Amino acid sequence: MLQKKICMIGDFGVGKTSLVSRFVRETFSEKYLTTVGVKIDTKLVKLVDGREIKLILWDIAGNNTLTTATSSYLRGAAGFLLVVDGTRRLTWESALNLRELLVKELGEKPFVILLNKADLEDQWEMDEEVIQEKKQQGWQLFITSAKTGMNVEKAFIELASLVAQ
Ligand code: G3D
Ligand code: MG
Repeated sequence: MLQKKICMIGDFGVGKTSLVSRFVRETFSEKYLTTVGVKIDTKLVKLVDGREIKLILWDIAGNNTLTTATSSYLRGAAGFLLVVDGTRRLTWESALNLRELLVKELGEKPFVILLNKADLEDQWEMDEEVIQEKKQQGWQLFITSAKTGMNVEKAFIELASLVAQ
């Protein structure tokens, strides 16, 4: 069976742990304990071509700098989910910086960007132009909510199909 390591990347509080829980268990809890170290979940995904892939999801405690310890967590990753809190514009800037660090660390690897917390519409800080610009560059961006489940499965499955190639 095809197995791929996927790392959750993004600032503290953007929703990495909540997204994994939503995807793996299809639930959302209003309360999560802060992730300490690494949590690993696995999920079997069926691709459109009928193949199955096991995603090994590494949930790394969020920092905007990758420490040496974090590099060892990244080792062997086939791809990553870059999570942004759509209600905090700064988490977008740091996601862009993190991606550059990851490219240095891992080389070019498949990734998708999740603009999370879409349910908090009145606090949304993402410009449509910025999103469209990145989409035109070929980036895969999904507007998600770990709370409602919007686009969560879609985003993980898109990454699964990218890393399965
Ligand atoms: P992290 O793992 O990236 O650090 P968490 O982020 O998954 O721990 O989420 C941080 C906080 O954001 C949590 O709230 C969580 O419930 C909330 N959250 C995550 N995703 C969403 C979402 O899509 N919508 C809304 N409304 N909230 C979300 P607390 O209050 O526990 O800190
Ligand atoms: Mg977490």
